[in-house]
Amino acid sequence: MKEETYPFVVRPLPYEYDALSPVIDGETMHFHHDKHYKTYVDNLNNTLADYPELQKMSLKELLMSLENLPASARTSVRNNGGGVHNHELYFDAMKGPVGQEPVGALAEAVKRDFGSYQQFKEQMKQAAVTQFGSGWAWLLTDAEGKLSIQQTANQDVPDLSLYTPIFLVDIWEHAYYLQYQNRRPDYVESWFDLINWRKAQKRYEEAMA
Ligand code: MN3
Repeated sequence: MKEETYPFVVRPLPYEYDALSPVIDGETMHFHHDKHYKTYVDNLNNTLADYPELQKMSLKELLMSLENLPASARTSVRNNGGGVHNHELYFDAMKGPVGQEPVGALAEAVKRDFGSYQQFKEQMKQAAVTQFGSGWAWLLTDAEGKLSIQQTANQDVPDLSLYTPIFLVDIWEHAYYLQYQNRRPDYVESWFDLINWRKAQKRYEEAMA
């Protein structure tokens, strides 16, 4: 992800709004990208407008420095900065449902660290389905290339000093409610078909470089 700084801009989707259909329809993507994600960008910019010293920091730097931020900015940066960071990766890490499979070194690592693709999928699904309330489930790598799965609440991020996110699934209801209503497990099961494994592999290589 490029190291952008204030003012943060709404990044266009790297595909058409209905490109993820039928797994995620165009209406859901319009609301999710144009309303929810944009609101996080706007709120983050509004907060940072009052803090010139924070305007030079990248999003990752801000999220890794929450403890050191002015108390009056901390909660907004945590929630809105996290919202920007998480949605940009979520949107970027998907593509149309064409039944992709893990490739390259990442495919090897999935096998090594989870036993099989199927076991990876079960664990990732478990993390997504059991996260209470709103949040995210993540596939992460450490600097040595060891993979792990985590869940975070709200717009929180994993410890970015230790882990590089490979991809993540949004389990806020706004990500799926129009189509799936309360059936989060069905949404998560279908989301696996959207994983852009080529981009994931690229992120994995970069994290170890
Ligand atoms: Mn969302």
